[in-house]
Amino acid sequence: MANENKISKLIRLRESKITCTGGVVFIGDGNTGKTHTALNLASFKTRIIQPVNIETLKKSVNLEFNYFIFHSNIEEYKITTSSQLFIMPGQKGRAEAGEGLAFEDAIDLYFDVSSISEVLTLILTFDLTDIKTFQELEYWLDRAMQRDIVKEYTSIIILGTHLDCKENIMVTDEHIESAKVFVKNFILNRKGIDVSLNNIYSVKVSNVSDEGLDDLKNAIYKSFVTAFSIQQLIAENNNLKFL
Ligand SMILES: Nc1nc2c(ncn2[C@@H]2O[C@H](COP(=O)(O)OP(=O)(O)OP(=O)(O)O)[C@@H](O)[C@H]2O)c(=O)[nH]1
Ligand SMILES: [Mg+2]
Repeated sequence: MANENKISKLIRLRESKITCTGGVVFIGDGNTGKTHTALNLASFKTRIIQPVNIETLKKSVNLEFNYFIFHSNIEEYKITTSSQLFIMPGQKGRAEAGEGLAFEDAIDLYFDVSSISEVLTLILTFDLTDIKTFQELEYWLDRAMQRDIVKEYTSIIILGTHLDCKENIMVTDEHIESAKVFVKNFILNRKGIDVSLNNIYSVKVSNVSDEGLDDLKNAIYKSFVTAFSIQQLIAENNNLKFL
């Protein structure tokens, strides 16, 4: 893979231990649950000492950072993926002076930081109960393409939040399936990058009940395994042992 060198510094293989890291970026309309999903992934609720009223969190006016670590095994190899989460503000354009940062401000300021410039997973976030936030994913993907966030090794997750609001869900599975094809073609036409449909995931979560969060963790993990060609790395390493 041509870009392998670019991210090869983000992975270490020592004996049977593989450790890797990379950027996971959340984009999407304001109020779709980007901050809450990232906090849930990072197990915010269990790490915090004082109970925090999660409802008091306001819309983001900055780039937010978080991380989560996932352990797994492939054959005898212990794999540790450390996902660096970057949550973009959902406010479009630029903020008024003194109002903090909107999307364009944050991207200008932060996107030269290398861990964020190597995005292994781009999470297009929408609210399942608000079809407009789903339709707006085209806008967010467009912005991501303009800023070169999607590379050959980037997987995409189409993430629907508010899964707990079952009776108000407006975005259907058919919508989501066609969005996958739309995303694939959009990236192909714009950048000539042919993302396999296997690397375009759809996940639904509730940040209230935590339903679906494990699916999201798994999709992020799989995107890391693909980006670093970990299966191939293991096969090559196994072969070396016999030389
Ligand atoms: N019922 C329900 N509410 C949710 C869920 N996820 C987020 N919320 C609520 O939706 C609102 C917005 O969530 P945030 O995480 O702040 O949204 P954001 O995408 O970070 O918004 P910006 O920072 O403005 O871009 C909050 O009031 C959350 O409590 C969910 O899965 N279910
Ligand atoms: Mg936020």
